[in-house]
Amino acid sequence: MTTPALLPLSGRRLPPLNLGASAFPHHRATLRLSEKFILLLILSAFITLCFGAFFFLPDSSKHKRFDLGLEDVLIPHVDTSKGGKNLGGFLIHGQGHDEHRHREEEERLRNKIRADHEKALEEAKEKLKKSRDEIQAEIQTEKNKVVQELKKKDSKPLPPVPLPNLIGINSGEPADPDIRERRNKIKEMMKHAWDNYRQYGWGHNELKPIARKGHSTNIFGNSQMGATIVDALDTLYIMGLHDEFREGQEWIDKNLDFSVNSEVSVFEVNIRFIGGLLAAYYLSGQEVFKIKAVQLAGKLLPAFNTPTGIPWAMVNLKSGVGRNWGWASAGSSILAEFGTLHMEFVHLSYLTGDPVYYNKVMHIRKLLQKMDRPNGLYPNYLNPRTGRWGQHHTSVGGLGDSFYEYLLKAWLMSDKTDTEARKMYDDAIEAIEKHLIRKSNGGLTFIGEWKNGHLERKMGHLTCFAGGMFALGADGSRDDKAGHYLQLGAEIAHTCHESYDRTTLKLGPEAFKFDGGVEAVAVRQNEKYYILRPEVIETYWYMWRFTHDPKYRQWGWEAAQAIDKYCRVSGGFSGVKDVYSSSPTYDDVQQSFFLAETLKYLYLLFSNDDLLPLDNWVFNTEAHPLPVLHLANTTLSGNPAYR
Ligand code: DMJ
Repeated sequence: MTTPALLPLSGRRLPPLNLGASAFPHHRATLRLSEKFILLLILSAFITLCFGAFFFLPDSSKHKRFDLGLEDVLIPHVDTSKGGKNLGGFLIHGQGHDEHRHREEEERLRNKIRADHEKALEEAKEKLKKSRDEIQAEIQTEKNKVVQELKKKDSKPLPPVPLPNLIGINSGEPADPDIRERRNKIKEMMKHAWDNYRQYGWGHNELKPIARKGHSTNIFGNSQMGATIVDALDTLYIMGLHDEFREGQEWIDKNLDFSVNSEVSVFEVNIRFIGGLLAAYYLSGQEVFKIKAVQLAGKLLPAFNTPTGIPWAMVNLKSGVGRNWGWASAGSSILAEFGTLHMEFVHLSYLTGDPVYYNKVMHIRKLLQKMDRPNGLYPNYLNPRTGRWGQHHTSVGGLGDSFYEYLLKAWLMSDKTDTEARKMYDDAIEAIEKHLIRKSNGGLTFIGEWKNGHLERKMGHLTCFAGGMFALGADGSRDDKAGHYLQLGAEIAHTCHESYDRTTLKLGPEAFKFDGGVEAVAVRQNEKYYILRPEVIETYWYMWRFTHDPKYRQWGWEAAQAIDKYCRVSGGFSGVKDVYSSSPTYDDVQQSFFLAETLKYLYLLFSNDDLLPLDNWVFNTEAHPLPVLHLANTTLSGNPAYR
């Protein structure tokens, strides 16, 4: 059955709509948006019509699954043998009274469908009477409503949290004019790095300062998540670059979206993005950073869905599917990756009141505690399916480094109440000292790597962070060996300084040897590069804070000058491929950690100690400061105000 009044609504019968040139001669442009809207209306009316027509047709036997809630009385496909009665294709169960009730129900439905048609028709006619501007305004209002709804859904209000004491988040201005000048120079370098990224790489993860365009690596998948913006925020803040900070905040507010089909590194996203956002939140108090950090953390959680709860190295932010790096031993996860989530995840539980994050990282810790450790050392590889170690390689550099750092910092961040973490740190450091730390023939203390049953006498630039870690952990060390660990920190700082000083550019190589007559020098060509890494300067800064020995400021200044001389180009800062060559070539990457870490540690080195004092702040492994959670403020299972 058809309704004549509805016929003109079929798209075929109506002349094509062009409300542009013909309906509004003074507006020549075609109204593509309005047309689409009207066509949609027409289409919906047409669908409603078809929907209704179905019920007016005598035989609907094909539409068994059309659920109108009448399935218990209307059963298509007649089976009269069971005493039922075939009525227009429906089997009506029961007699007389039931039949009557059923007819009434049908009638009621038909009336409703008819009324809905008429209403839709009226609305469509009304729309057609409206001017182009009115229609556009309505479309815009509808769009805004949808956007607002989505925003509301995404930014669930988070519970109120008693903020820890935020001491020393600005100033630190040194009285000494020479030191002030050096500090200003570092700030100028930051400006140069930021401005060029702003101009040529904005929104991309990193910058190619020579090609002057965006850059990214596989740790961020194929996403454009503005890694440099997020990583740089807190450095901008403490340097007083507030306009730049606001630009970054605005970009994050409007553009940072984690619903992307992209496979990212859980570790890198945690230390750079979650760490960066949390630090920016604590420093500035701007809620947007906290909300984004929590949204992102939710996207990382599926990575923990493994048989053991040890997370995958990578996760697809959209699908939640995780996997490990193809190069890792026997499908293993990496110690420095799954072991470097604790600080950020404890803060997430604190800020949200949701213990899920805390539980995930504590589960990792418990599992590690139960495992046998060869020589008391933690191997770098752990299989998340079997819960067994992969190859027995141990390193305080790449693949192992920040796991040890986070044990110590978990204890510091908990206001020294997390004694379990401190014990694990002390045990690990004792084993490291016994099996990995040696003195070279020339008297340089170095940290080697345990590989295939023997000690490789090679140290990475990454390992140089350990000098600062030993100094930071000196206070509170087992058997009160504070002096010993401070001394160990100083020796590592000295060795790493030598690795810089023995090059042509006065910049450190990626890895250096203590073997075959070689001391603190890179041997292989592919270990001679410097990619703007922070670890050596990081150790200078910690050593400066704990000793105030002016040599650390001097060494830091040497490194800053070398970076400015050899890595600075007009489009930003670039890594160099060979620190032993007097005419180095560039790698054309301005790493996001250069702004997050290298320049921040340099700035702090030339600031007073009251800027981010270490009694109140703990720096994550990407140099993002997070406040100590003093006992009075919190419990480890989250913000008590919320529970
Ligand atoms: C940074 O992303 C972090 O410091 C990480 O822990 C290891 N190394 C890079 C910079 O070298």
